[in-house]
Amino acid sequence: MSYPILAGKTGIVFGVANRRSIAWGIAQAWAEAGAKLIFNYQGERIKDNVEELAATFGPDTMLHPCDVSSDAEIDSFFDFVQSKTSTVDLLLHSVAFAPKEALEGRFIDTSREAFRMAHDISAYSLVGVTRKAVPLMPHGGSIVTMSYYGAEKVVPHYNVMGVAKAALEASVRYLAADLGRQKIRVNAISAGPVNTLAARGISGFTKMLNHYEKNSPTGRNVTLAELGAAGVFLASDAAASITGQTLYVDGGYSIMGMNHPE
Ligand code: NAD
Ligand code: 0WE
Repeated sequence: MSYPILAGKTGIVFGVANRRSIAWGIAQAWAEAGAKLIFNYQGERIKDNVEELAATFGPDTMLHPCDVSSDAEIDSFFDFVQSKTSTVDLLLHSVAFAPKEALEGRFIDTSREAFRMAHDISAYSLVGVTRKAVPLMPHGGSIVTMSYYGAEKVVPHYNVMGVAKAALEASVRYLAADLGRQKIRVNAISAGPVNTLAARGISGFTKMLNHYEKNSPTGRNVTLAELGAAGVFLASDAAASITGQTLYVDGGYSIMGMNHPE
């Protein structure tokens, strides 16, 4: 058998809630490629879920709570990481949140507080966790975050999340510029819609999946395994000269200039 592409690497995974999470798809692919992983979980409510999933990689798979809206929890998470390993090679950031009401009406009605929360949790948190990860990456590393097409084009009801994803993608570029000489790369994967917990809170999501199926060059929706494979690529030395980018893993949906009529 050939040497697994991420053998000997240690990765941090932010954003597993359950087995449908994009973070879980990428974590499985990273583990399959030989990486050892450390997971966060957002709060006690989902601890058991994440514990059970993490345990599929062995009973001693590490996890620790971290709500990314708290600097104190980010600090305590990285204290935990440092107590378990001297270096880290990979970091996945797969976290987003906006108050539900902000994803329903018109963008113009976004409250100051909803705007603040969406940007804090969905964009600033990448900067916060990256700053803490860098000292643990003395030999370089790869940081991957998750974005969506609503960052660059108006997608009905995506609203303030689209603005926060634009900030996230710009943060990827600025972080990549800061960290390139330290051999740390930072990229985003812009995924087509996936039926996750975060997506199921959205009214009309099934319609959106059908729309993508009909209008994507591939004629189908993206799978967790395909997002995992893209995550492995960006994490690996095959992507050594790729940094600051947004890689579309959306069946080609975003290249189309016109939708299927009706
Ligand atoms: P998910 O609900 O499985 O994952 C979202 C995660 O964010 C959860 O694990 C949740 O615990 C975490 N989170 C939210 N607020 C947090 C906080 N304050 N502190 C720590 N963690 C917090 O849903 P998902 O669809 O897998 O979302 C993961 C990422 O993928 C998000 O960035 C999302 O924007 C992005 N994305 C999703 C889709 C889609 O269609 N599902 C498409 C493109 C991009
Ligand atoms: O990034 C996302 C969704 C992120 C998300 C989801 C929720 C639902 C529950 C952020 N915050 C919340 N808050 C909640 O209370 N996606 C890319 C999936 C998504 O969400 C949409 C989409 C797509 C695609 C919302 C409207 C339109 C399209």
